[in-house]
Amino acid sequence: MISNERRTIWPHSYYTQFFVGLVFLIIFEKAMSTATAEELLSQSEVTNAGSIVISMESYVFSPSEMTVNVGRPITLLLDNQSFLVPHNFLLDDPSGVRILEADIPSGESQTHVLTLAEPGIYSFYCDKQLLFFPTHREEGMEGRLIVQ
Ligand SMILES: [Cu+2]
Repeated sequence: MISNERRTIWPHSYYTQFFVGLVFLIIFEKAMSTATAEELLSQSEVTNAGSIVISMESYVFSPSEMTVNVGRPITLLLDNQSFLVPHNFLLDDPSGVRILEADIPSGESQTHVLTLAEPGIYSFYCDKQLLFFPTHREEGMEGRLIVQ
């Protein structure tokens, strides 16, 4: 008798805790996103240095626009500064073909060396998504790399 009661009550309590935890995480992520997005929106940078640090936060790349030289190797340091949120860096060439796909867990960074042989506008974005919320790209996490 007693063990039957426990069997029905315990799973209910577990799912409630899980759900409350999930709601907390969603609210936390949403709350953190507003301040940073406003601070860092539409930053632009022109570089000839051959090396670019791109900071990733919820939901913005900083800088979100940069100009680089055609045919010259560039080093991208992708730095995910989010506390909890994983991001990715997807880069498409001017004809829309994916040329780089990098997953960066929260708090980590990665380095990628690229040589962009074709001039034009390359777009980059993050397509991560939490549950039913819009993708990070739809939240504003996108930018462009101008190759000339
Ligand atoms: Cu993202």
